[in-house]
This record gives sequence, structure tokens and C-alpha cells, in this order.
Amino acid sequence: MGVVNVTPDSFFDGGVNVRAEDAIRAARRMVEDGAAIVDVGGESTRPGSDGVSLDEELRRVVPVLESLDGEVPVSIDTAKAEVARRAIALGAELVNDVTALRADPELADVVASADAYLCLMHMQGEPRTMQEAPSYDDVAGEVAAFLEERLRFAVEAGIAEERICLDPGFGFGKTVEQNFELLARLDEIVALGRPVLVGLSRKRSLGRILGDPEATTGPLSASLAAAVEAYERGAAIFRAHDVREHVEALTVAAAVGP
Ligand code: HH2
Repeated sequence: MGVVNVTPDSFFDGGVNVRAEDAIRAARRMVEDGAAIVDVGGESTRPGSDGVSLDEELRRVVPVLESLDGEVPVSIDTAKAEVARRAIALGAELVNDVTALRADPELADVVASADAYLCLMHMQGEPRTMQEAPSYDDVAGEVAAFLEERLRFAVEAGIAEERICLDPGFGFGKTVEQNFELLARLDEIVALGRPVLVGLSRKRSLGRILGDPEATTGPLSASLAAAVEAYERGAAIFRAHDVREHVEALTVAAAVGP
């Protein structure tokens, strides 16, 4: 899954694809580089961020989706039902909701009635404050229990279980140590029986484990190592900014086998 943030402030690619024509070019290139789907987002959820209005989010993503016009497989990274509805009408196949259907009570129905795919992600707290004091007794157990509950909620709301993937939400209300424990125990999330999506690409924990306590991003080399570790523990979908390099690293990992 290639990442195309149509935002001025995303933690890694903020500003790079804020113009629709740049976002469209990036999306096409990611598919050429081997992405199976491109995740288009109009709101940054980096630590400390505030949300954007519905109008602003639509203004960012709609021109990109209109231009792509179903040409590449698209996922919409949003927690807003109206953004999801418009995106699906413009060809998006998957709704990637970092709030796991907790923010907008209408989103479940939008996904169910369109028979779209859905990603449910774990987050402790909300982006503005989530990194202040993340706390768990058992990070992998609590994330697994949360995802199991959200999966049940989504199915009860009429979304087909076969259409749902789960994401432990690396960096969303987790310390560096908690992120790495969660990655080490990813098999416990895989055991829930749905495909697991991981977003480790460029995240700050990767920069911090390399020794910079103030890092806000991680290098590509560390992102690839993390993706391969996730693959070995059963992850199926890899959300990545550097698509070609991830496809190459994961092709080698797949040739060896999980
Ligand atoms: N991470 C980000 C955004 N959306 N969605 C899923 N399912 N999993 C993730 O780990 C995930 C996500 C944050 O990365 P990015 O989009 O690059 O940054 P920003 O939120 O600052 O736009």
C-alpha cells in the first residue's frame, strides 16, 4: 500500500503531494513500482496534530480521486463518513479508518452499504495527545482485544468480515518500547484471523531506536527491516512511502518464506 498524503503537514511527506497534480503523479508511480493499492489521505494524524474540517479534507482529496478516476486501486485514509462516501463514489475500494469506526457514527453504514473494504486500526487516545503518556499492562494483549471488539462491531454493523483487515497502529499512542514489543508479538494480532496491515514506514520509533531521542521520522533502511520483521510474523499488507524499495525487500523475504 503506497502512501499519498495530500497534506501540508504529514510527518514524513508533508507538502510533497499537496498539489493535486503531484499527488496524482505519485500515485501512478507507486503503482508502476508495484503497489497493489494507493492510500490517499487529506488529514495528518501525526502526534500532536489537530484535525481538519470536512470541507478542507474534501478540497484536498476529491481532485486527486477525480483525476485518478479508478485508474489505480485507491484506499481512502479518513475517519469521516462524508469523505469516505465521496471517495467510494469516485472509485475508492477500501476505507482506512485510524479510529476503527469510533469517530463518525455514520461511517460503518457507508462502508456496509457500498460493500467496501475496511481497515480497522488501534489507537490509544487521539493524535493531539496520544504520545504524552501511553500506558498498557500488556500492549499486544490489549491491542488484540481492542481489534477483536472493533471487528465484532463492524460485522454487527453489516460489514462483511471477509472485507476487513486489522492494524495494530504503530506509533498511535505507543512508546518506542511498546511499538517494538507489539512488532515482536504481531503473531497475536495475526491470530485474530484477518489480514494484518502494518504502517511502520518512516515512523519516529525507527529514528529513536537508532539513538536520536528527538527523531520525528525514521530512515528507509530501518523501515525495510521493520517491514521484513512484520512479514515474518504474518503481516499481509504494508503501508509504505517508498514503494519500490519495500516491494524489493519483501520480494526477497517472500522468496525465503514467512
Ligand atoms: N499511519 C499513518 C496514517 N494512516 N493508517 C493505517 N492503517 N496504519 C498506519 O500505521 C497509519 C495510517 C501515519 O503516517 P502518514 O500518513 O505518513 O502521516 P500523517 O498521519 O502525518 O499524514
